[in-house]
Amino acid sequence: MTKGVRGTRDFYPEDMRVRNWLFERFHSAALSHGFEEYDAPVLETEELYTRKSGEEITQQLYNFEDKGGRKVALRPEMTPTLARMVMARSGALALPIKWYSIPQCWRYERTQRGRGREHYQWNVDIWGAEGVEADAELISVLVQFFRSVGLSSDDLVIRVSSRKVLEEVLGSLGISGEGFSQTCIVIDKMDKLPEDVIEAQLAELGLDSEAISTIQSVLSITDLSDMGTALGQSSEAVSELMAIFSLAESYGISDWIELDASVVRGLAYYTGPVFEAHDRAGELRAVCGGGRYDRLISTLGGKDLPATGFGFGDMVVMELLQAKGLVPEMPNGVQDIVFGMGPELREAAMRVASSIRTGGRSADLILEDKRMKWVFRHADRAGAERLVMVMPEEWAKGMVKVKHLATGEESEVPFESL
Ligand code: 4JH
Repeated sequence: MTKGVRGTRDFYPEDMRVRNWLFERFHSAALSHGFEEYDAPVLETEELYTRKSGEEITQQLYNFEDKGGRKVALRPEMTPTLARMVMARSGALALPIKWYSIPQCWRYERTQRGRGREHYQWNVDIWGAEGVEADAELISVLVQFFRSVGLSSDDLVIRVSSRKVLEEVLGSLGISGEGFSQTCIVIDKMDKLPEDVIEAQLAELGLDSEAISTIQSVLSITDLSDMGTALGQSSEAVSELMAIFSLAESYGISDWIELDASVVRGLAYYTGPVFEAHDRAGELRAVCGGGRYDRLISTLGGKDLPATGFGFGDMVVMELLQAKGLVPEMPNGVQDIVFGMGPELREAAMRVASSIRTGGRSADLILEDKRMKWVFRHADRAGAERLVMVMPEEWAKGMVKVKHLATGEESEVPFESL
């Protein structure tokens, strides 16, 4: 009975400290840009995710029937939930809205074992702003986060493109609508699956080998002027991307972003700019990804609103931070340890601890008889600032002994003054 559900993680206090450290930086980066936090249940109706584009995320749905026979799913991503929430208040929201959340998201993989089935995914979204200014603002949030954990543009790159690049290319080949999103899903898998598998899947969507090589040559573009040559100067994709790179200049984040037409993202609903962050060494999976999804609401039966956002999982970034030695030591963090010398002083120690806590400091009271050696080791492990010792002679005068653990300096002080 000590095993949890397959693919899930327990967070012991030392893990929780690291998680909170990470999440605090997610919160700060979003709040510093004026985003507001929201949340929703992890359980959703299954129909929120019934899209038919062959996306991995919907193929791996963690779904089941509840006791009332309702088809439900643990959310695999937050965007449909956010869309549902926006739809439910449509008309009542003062647009644009800038919202963020750190939901736990779930997947159920049948094939490979031992891979995680849950993660936390920081989601940052803007609804109701149609210009690339919103997309650039999101990239600024990302960069702010990376800087706040000590990562630089030497460590990471944010690769940017637009779905409109492929939309323009595929449109000229007679593929649009559902066929377009399905093609994007296949192209997203290009560097993960063998070439013949990809070609077979693209052929099924109506692309011949000539079309495939046209796509491949466009996807290899990493230079804006080459893209202008390939797509023509009137290309919306090109002007959109030029605008993003120019805004990044104003934000002072140009060193973080690069054009990479091979970025298309594996979700069906993206319509415009898309981006993902990768470690420069190229050793890890994408750290995060996002993009514009202006037509998601109509697929859920509502009236469309412009929207853009990104999702950022907790696992890959922690691998990167650990590899770079950027995760700080994090002790418990309690400020004071209070110890009554002997059972007769237990109640006195409680009085002292209460007085400290009322005064606004945190205090860990030693609850049982322990040797002095144990108390010192405990205080050291906890990373406490002071050890407050309640001792018979001193207590008789209303005094306690305080040891400052950083300096080793000791003094006797009236207990109310702590
Ligand atoms: C995904 C979705 C839900 C849970 C996990 C991973 Br773990 C795909 N990014």
